[in-house]
Amino acid sequence: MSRLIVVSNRVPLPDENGVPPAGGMAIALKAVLKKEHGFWMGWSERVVAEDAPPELTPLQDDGINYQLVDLSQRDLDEYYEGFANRVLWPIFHGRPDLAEYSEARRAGYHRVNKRFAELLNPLLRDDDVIWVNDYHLIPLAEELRKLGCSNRIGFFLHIPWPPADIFSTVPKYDALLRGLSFCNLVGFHTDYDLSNFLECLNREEQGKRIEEGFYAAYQNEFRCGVFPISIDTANFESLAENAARNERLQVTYPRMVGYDIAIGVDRLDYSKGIEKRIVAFRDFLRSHRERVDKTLLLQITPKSRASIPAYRVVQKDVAELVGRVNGELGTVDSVPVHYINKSVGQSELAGLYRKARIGLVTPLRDGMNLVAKEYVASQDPLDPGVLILSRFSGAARKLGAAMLVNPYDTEEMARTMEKALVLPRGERIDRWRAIMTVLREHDVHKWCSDFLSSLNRH
Ligand code: ADQ
Repeated sequence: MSRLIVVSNRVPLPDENGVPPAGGMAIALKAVLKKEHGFWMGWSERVVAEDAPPELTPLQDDGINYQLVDLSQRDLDEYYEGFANRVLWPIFHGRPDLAEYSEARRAGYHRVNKRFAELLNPLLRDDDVIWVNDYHLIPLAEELRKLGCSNRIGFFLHIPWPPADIFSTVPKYDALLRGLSFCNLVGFHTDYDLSNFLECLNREEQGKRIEEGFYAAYQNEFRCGVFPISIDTANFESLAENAARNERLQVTYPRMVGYDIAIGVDRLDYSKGIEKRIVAFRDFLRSHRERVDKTLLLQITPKSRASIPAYRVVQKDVAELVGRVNGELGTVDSVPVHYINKSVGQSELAGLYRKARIGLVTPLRDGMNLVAKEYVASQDPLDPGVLILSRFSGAARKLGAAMLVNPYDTEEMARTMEKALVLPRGERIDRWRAIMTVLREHDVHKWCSDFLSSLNRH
């Protein structure tokens, strides 16, 4: 029987408190792995000496087999934090001005990919199917092929693929395009990402469409496709329905009773548009003074990648902005922006989404954005809140029934907040139903099975 081998930088093992990660992708892939008896390979989160011999540590958890790779501090600095998060992440999100390229980082990125390949290859059986996830591991397929691996390899990119002019600001970008051409299937969230990728191939005069969905480049032939990721919709609906029993929510929510809540939930990342969102909320309150003391923005934002300078800047800027807005518009007994740098459990999160009249999902650029989908799936069907969604998120492509905004236009966002709060219940229900039809048809399990059946197709 063929096995599924999933490879990603991080693996979905429980945290130090034994809490398993909540992400839908982990849930869906774990379900498939349990059925197909494969394993999940990724970083062990252990940092070892540079001269430690490379090896894999097997581990079993919750019926899933893992194969874990240790990395040295230098590996992390160059591969993970360096090339992946300081070069690829900003450029793929349209911010080449924030990229901090160095040749050492690029070399470290390729070195770690080569090591992943060398450790994985001896474990492979002939009919194993390999699913590589995300921008950390773009060269992995090519490294595996160099070692003689002829297994099916699929690659899925969780972040946007940028337009060709922006992509070509990555020094030696050609190696990334060539690397992907060694896959059997390359998947993206949206047709826009796919067309950007194909344009990049064409610019190199490498790309040629052979037939629908099939391309040739760098002497390789491979399939490309669009697979919009989603959430475990049914699970989120039931979490939200039952959230009233959540103990944390029973403590936190009573303090917000009587307020119209707008909720934002994002990692603290410059791509998420948090500052512009807070400015828009401030402007909305400034022009609707009657709403001060009655409306609050609950912004739940765990810190992320804090050792990277661009992230420290956004942390500082957001914290200062929140202080200024609360200073200006707060009163002795009310604070307009509740800003929290912590993670929240999934059941409490679903309950908070359900209590919020507005879901504010306004990234400047986002591959998909699962928060948008979680917010809608958590609503009370008889009295749902309204999703305000950035046009520049992958999610906007299928969720046209949300109130779509330009996240750079803070005045438009402020006006949309007021519109959302006065939207008649009938229209809120219509919009909610339209989005739920999409989310029920396209949940994360469908994402997973669509990708795998395309990968297994000849
Ligand atoms: P992210 O950039 O992390 O993912 P997103 O899709 O919104 O963005 O997923 C974040 C997840 O973390 C959501 O499930 C959310 O509930 C959870 N989360 C965020 N803040 C939290 C908090 N404070 N407490 C608890 N949970 C929190 C990348 C890409 C996205 C793409 C996904 C999946 O950047 O565009 O949608 O991968 O492909």
